Amino acid sequence: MPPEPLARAQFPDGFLFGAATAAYQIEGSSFGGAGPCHWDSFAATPGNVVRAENGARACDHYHRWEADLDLMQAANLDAYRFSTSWARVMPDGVNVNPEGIDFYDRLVDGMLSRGLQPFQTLYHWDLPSALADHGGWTNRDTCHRFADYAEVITRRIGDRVASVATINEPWCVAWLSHFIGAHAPGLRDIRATARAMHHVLLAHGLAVGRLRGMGQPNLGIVLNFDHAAPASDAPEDHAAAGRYDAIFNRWFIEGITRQTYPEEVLAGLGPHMPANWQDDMALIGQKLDWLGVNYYTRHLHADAPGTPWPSLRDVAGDRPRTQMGWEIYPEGLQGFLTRLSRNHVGQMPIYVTENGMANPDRVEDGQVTDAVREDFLFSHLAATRAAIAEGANVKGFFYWSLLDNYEWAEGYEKRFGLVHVDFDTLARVPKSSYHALARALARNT
Ligand code: IFM
Repeated sequence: MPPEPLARAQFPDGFLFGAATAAYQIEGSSFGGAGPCHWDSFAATPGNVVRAENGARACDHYHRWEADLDLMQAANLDAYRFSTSWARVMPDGVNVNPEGIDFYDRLVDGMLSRGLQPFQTLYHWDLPSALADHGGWTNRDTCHRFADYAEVITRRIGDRVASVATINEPWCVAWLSHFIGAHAPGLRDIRATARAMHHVLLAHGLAVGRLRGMGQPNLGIVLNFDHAAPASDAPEDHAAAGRYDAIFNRWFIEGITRQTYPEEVLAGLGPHMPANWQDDMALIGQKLDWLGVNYYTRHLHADAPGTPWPSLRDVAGDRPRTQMGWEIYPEGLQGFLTRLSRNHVGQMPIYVTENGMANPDRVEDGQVTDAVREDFLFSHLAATRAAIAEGANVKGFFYWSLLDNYEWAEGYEKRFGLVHVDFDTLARVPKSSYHALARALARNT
């Protein structure tokens, strides 16, 4: 028998289907009075980003946003996860750019008029350079500036957004950017990492406190999770996978839901943590309304004896890979949704806020056929259904991303979109995955 085609009706009533993007990746940061952010200087430094590409023009969503919203409406989507750019709203991190907030005001109205629920993210990595100059996420003061920004933008659009997430992927903000050095500001320093790992959550807590005080409903955070498996049966490799799991998958959620950090991570970061960090944990652990889960892949880990903490070595797995080189492993999504619901959030709503794959898609005869993405998407939606059947209260799923866009250190080479973007002409061509999803969402039986 052919597999049952995916249909909206297979998900609980009110389940939301959406697409996700982020400001710096699509808008064009050179338009509309946005200030410089740390990604501009990171990209301008040789060796950091493929072809030194940046987000100055990106997909020119700043001027083409109406057509982009039309694409989501035509795909029968219910919601749009977007981010507001700190550097656009407050170019120097402090003073407001009226043109910037006007843009988001129009954008939110545009979503509502098309029946798309606005899911806002406050920070998707565009830290104003003026704040980076003072140490960015290594400086506690940045957390207070973030709460000010959260208040300013919420005063303008908070009456119309369906939900607000504080931070997108704190692991990337802190670990990937300060320990591995692959994202802005490109540091490789354990002391800076410890501070960023804590301050990014403190910023979250301060913003939640500020927005709650204003009566803003439906506050959450978006964490990313990466399935950590041992490379072999050796106990040392099991312990290595455990260390990686604690850094990537436990630090942030345990900080928020248990007001503690995992011992396995404090074993390395402890000596470098900011003074009296324990005093911030109650603020960090304020109750949320929902949790966002971003999930892409798994990694296999081996012990690396003789190397400094965390003494890890990646080992290649045997699953098919995406254009990013990431293994396709939908079981991992089911695993995290059930684990988070059982161990951390109970029946608090969970949204899959990002899931998707990069593929070297090409336009041929005016069309893009990306059957591999259709399989990826439908297998991850099946994993989501399986988690719901196991009791996880998953309320929605956002595909990453609506458009091919600026994939950070990979520049424009890696294509994640449901819609192909020609980065010379900026023409948009919906891919076969876009059409397959639109058909599935129209199918109600
Ligand atoms: O493009 C990114 C996004 O900005 C954050 N989550 C992962 C995506 C794919 O790498």
